[in-house]
Amino acid sequence: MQLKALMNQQKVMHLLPARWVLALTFVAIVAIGCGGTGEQGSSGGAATAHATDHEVAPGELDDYYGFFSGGHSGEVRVIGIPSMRVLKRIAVWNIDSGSGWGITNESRALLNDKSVGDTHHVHGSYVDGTYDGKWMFVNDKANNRLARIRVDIMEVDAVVNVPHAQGAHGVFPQRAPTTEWVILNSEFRTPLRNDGRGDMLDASTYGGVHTIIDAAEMEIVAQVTTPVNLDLAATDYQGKYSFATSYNTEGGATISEMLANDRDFLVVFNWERIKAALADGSYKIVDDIKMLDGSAGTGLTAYIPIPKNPHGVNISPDGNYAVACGKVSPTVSVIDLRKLDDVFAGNIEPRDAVVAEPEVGLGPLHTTFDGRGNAYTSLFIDSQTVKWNIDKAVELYENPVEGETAVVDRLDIHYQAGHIMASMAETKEADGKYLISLNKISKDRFLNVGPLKPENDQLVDISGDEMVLLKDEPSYIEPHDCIIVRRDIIEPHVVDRVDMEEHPDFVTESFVERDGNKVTAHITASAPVYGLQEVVVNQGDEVTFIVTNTDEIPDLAHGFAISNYNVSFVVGPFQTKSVTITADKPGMYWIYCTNFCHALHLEMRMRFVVNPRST
Ligand code: K7E
Ligand code: CUA
Ligand code: CA
Repeated sequence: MQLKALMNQQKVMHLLPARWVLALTFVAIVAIGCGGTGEQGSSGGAATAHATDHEVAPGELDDYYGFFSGGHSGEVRVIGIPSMRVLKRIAVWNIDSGSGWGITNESRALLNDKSVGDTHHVHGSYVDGTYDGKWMFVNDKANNRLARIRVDIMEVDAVVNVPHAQGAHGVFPQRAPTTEWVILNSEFRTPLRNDGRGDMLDASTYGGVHTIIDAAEMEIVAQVTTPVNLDLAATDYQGKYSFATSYNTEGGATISEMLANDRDFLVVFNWERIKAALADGSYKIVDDIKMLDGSAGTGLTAYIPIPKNPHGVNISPDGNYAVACGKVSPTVSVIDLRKLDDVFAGNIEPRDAVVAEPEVGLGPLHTTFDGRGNAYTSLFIDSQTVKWNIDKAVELYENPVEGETAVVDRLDIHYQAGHIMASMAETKEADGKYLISLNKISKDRFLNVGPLKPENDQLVDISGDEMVLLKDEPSYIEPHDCIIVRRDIIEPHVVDRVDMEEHPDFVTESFVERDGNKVTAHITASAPVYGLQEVVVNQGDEVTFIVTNTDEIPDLAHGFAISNYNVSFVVGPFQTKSVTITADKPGMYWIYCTNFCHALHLEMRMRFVVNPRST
């Protein structure tokens, strides 16, 4: 397997300039785990002095909420910044008996009975270019879904399944005037109607899909198809355009095919034209979805050539520039968004919108901003954060000066950075205080815990001219991305209790009802007792337990586990959750509270009696 990977890599090498051969070989060595990680000097000394300024003492609260995607763990993590304390793990695509996610009827209905997912990008809803503290949106690259998290209770409340898409990857909400749309890119080209018809191995028939989702309804508005793949996503600050990087302009199905061209694309989607096309009916309906053709020449899109297999695209907080990272080019491409109207009007060529292309280092993946005109790009291969000035880059692109560069500072990170994110950087209120480098490899930075080591999320102070490393924080596989949101934006929205009547079947009085072989037990939970002492059913009955936590105390949760029946969930204050099981094992089974709620918590239990089927 490893040999084969290396051989493929070798094949690719023939197609690349010598510098990239070196770089990619390095990636290959790291990827197959037979080499070092490009260890470089550390900034440890300077960091320690600084770190104390950023300590959050016991009892003190953080200044920012970090929302981190959890990768293939399927969850979203809420982390206080700068302390880096993990405050909450929000189950999204995973099963979590800490909350009962994936176990209760309510969550299983949202999850469509799927139990895995792959979160890469979490982004908040916006009003006028900054977060409104209402929702978070997160993708599932594995099962091609988008989830919405309610910020007030920090739980998922809606999921939309996205057809015609695989590798649902880049996601970004509309930033202005408010988040009406969320866009989701499919990274993998597929047959657009993927139902087995045609020659499925003929990659020339495949396409990518830019899915537009209504944020409030969590329904698909339309899908714009492209001949190329669509990877990372962004929206502008005006509600006019959305963006996708495309690394497979070649339409290839193998790595070497996907690396053939020197330039791929930043694809721009024109919302005004998309809305017009939807209004005048220039779409096909495929499986109940409105599908628009976004090929070049349709007017809905612009394809801006940029080098090479680009990855991240991020918009500067002033709304003027899109910055796309070259990945296998040492450059980032700066696109002036004020030129896009001219591109769509046909007044200038798409490539003319590129106003800078500074060389920043090897393996640029993602870029973030400090709101003071500087950009920070993660370099996967160089294991660095590089800080560069946007205006300077534009100036030097126009008038190159020998020996001058837009780069202002470099910081070694440990090691192999993927995403990078500064505080409030995806809003017009970017404040340039903290930056987190989400590094894929921690290697020697923590106690060794075996072959599968944690990743390393490093906190960096970017308030001064030079970047200062403050903290290493191990993280479980594998947050890709995060956003860092000011506390005052989130905190006022977070509630202590939920409205009991939000669940249609909330319970205030406990009782059991039977309808044929269907039994429903309505149960209150109030420390330290359930509202029923026993539920007696017959073998084969379908039994639904509906549990409402009726305790008046904030932060007092009750659990509900049924011995030997694979059920365990937690009901938060004033919440109602339910589960349906088949009583297939005769016997007496204790139902007990799993969450320490009272001095008599251990006594908080009831009996579930299943009479054997009469013969
Ligand atoms: Cu670069 Cu999925 Cu955002 Cu990972 S992606 S790093
Ligand atoms: Cu209720 Cu423990
Ligand atoms: Ca390519």
